[in-house]
Amino acid sequence: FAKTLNERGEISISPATSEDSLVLRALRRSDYHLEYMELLSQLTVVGAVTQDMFEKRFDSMRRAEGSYYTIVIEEKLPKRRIVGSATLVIEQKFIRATALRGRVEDVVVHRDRRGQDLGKLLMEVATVLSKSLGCYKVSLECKDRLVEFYSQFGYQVDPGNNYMMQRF
Ligand code: 16G
Repeated sequence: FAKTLNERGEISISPATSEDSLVLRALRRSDYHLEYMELLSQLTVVGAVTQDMFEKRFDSMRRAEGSYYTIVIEEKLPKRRIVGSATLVIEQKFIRATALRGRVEDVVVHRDRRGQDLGKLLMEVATVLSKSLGCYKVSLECKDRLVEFYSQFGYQVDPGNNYMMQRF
């Protein structure tokens, strides 16, 4: 990532297939107005999230300093909207001499922008960030069909270790 941030904290990115209308940056409180929830709805159920709910959650994530890093891709033209997002969550541990552990969550690219390596960019940034923040490991959960995609960034299915959960 040799490119530098401009005064708005944005990095211009230009996939081969488009004009230079995309920037990479951190999530902002005002992104609710840039169709952020519509984007997340292409990943899973979002429910009815009002602007107030979004802002409260954003503020609470920001107060948990050093815990949530949401990276987004904004499309400037023809219409400003968020077309990609990934969140790196940092968990603080007692083990391993008070280690940090990363989790990559809610990776999504807008259906109109798939096939342009934007997911790759988000994953590379989230993964490099987890390493540079000092995480001893970083993990993610994904569907079988995405194992190959995530393996290109160094993620591996861990034999003998199972992902277990229950839904409420
Ligand atoms: C996927 C996501 C996870 C997200 C979940 C939502 C990645 C790498 N994994 O597992 O972060 O929270 O889907 O699905 O993006 P759910 O609403 O069914 O839990």
